[in-house]
Amino acid sequence: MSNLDKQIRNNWTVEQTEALFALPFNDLLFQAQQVHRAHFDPNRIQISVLLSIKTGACPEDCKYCSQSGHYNTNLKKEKLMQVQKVVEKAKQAKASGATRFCMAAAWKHPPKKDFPLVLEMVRQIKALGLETCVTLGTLNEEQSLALKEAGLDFYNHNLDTSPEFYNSIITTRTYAERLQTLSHVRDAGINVCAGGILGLGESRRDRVGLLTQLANLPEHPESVPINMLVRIAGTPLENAEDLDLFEFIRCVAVARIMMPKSYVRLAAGRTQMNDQAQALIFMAGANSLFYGDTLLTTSNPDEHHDIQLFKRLGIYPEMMETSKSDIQTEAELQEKIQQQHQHLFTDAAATCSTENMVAEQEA
Ligand code: SAM
Ligand code: DTB
Ligand code: SF4
Repeated sequence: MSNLDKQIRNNWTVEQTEALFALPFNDLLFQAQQVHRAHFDPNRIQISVLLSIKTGACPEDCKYCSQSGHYNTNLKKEKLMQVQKVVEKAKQAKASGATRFCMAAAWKHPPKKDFPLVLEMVRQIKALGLETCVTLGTLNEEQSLALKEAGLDFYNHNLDTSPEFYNSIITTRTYAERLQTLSHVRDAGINVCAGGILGLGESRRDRVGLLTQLANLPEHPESVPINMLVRIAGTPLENAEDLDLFEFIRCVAVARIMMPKSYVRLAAGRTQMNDQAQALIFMAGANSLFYGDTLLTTSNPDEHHDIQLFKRLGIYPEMMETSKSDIQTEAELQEKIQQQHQHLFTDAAATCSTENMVAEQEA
């Protein structure tokens, strides 16, 4: 076992996680950067695009959510989108430079009549050469295997917060059910995307509890989204107090240290953060984000603004992994970068990373 692999642990104690949170800010960020650099290119970011394929009227009562049928949030409810419309959106996402397309549905679990349509979406989007991710609520073993068979790469299902605080936020789905879904997903051979949400009024101890749970799963989730609450009028959390951004950054840094090989995603809440805060979050080890001006029902930073931010920071988007058999020549790669230029991504990619990407493809 290499030294780096020894850092992968699934036996964190609450006290150890608390000790990381308690480090002086600079020491914590330095440690997180070291871990990050040992496993990732520190200037490369994975880009996902989100789409709500079935919006609103959700039977769950998550107190933060615009889509819960329990609260009056003035959201337009929609049935499952047509397969072709979803595929069109995925094509646009690919053209904009995304490597992963994430489809979310406001369900307790996938309904029988709609599930085959979601499988078809996964098949067609996978065939476009994009990574696929869905989040459909609770899954059983059979559904997980069917999604794997259709070509699903990632399933997103968050633990959201600590087991102790969870019941103050959600009463219609248990923590144990969430863990069970994650276990079905893992057993089916699908990559796990599981994280949480901060700013719900939870304590430091709850943030510690969330990260300890995630890091002590039998295998670390490949992807760990950290969401900052987007306050939604009409939900019980519409007036939740602001969380200190330094605490959010700490949480990202601790996630990076505890789950060294996972992609840590700066997920919802970026419109409430300035560029400098986001830069610190990347410094703390976040290496994935949602791109595009809409998340599911709320807004995300304008695409052009993100491109400019990447450019200012020398960050470039991750390209799809290419197998040895289809390594692109430098000319082909240049052409691809040139195409991306027309779709905004490029500025950042061409200025900062052409050499890096070529080197990677040739390696
Ligand atoms: N309905 C599915 C589920 O809950 O598993 C998938 C979609 S749900 C929107 C996915 C995650 O988004 C939630 O677990 C939560 O962490 C995050 N989220 C939802 N609403 C949010 C909000 N208003 N602000 C920040 N994050 C939010
Ligand atoms: C995740 O952890 N965050 C995304 C994704 N998984 C599905 C959702 C964020 C939703 C933000 C609120 C909204 O736009 O409705
Ligand atoms: Fe439904 Fe997901 Fe929103 Fe909870 S977070 S109310 S499960 S859409």
